[in-house]
Amino acid sequence: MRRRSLLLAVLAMPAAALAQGTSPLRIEQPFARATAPTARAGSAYMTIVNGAASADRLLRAESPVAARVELHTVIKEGDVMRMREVPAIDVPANGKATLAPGGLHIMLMELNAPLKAGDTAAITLVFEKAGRVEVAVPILPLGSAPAGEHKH
Ligand SMILES: [Cu+2]
Repeated sequence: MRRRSLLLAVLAMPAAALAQGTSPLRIEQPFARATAPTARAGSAYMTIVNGAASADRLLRAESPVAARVELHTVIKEGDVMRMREVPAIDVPANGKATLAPGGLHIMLMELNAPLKAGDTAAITLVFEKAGRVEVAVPILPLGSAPAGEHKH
């Protein structure tokens, strides 16, 4: 009874593993930029697409490449653009959250080593409902734009 034992194996899987396979969240075009050798911080960008009928929130992120990871946005104060930490990033139902240069981003603070072009940074996103989502973030050369990114 091959079919039956397969079904039992699925039922025995921990809830978290099941949730991962059926997560309504899709991470599109993740990327980070390479950092200068002296840089202490880097940033990562991506689009979080939510296919569910209920909203979710990105609560925090973790990565082995940095001692501390924060969620940031960019605000304009007078003529100066400043980064500001945000407590969470909303992902609307049947919608998306866009993390892009000049706006929301994942800030990798106190880098363990400079981010090198061609490498991949592992980042774990922690959502209120979807839980932990692992993302392999490609590191692009400094100043480059990934396919599909607008240039101004
Ligand atoms: Cu920042």
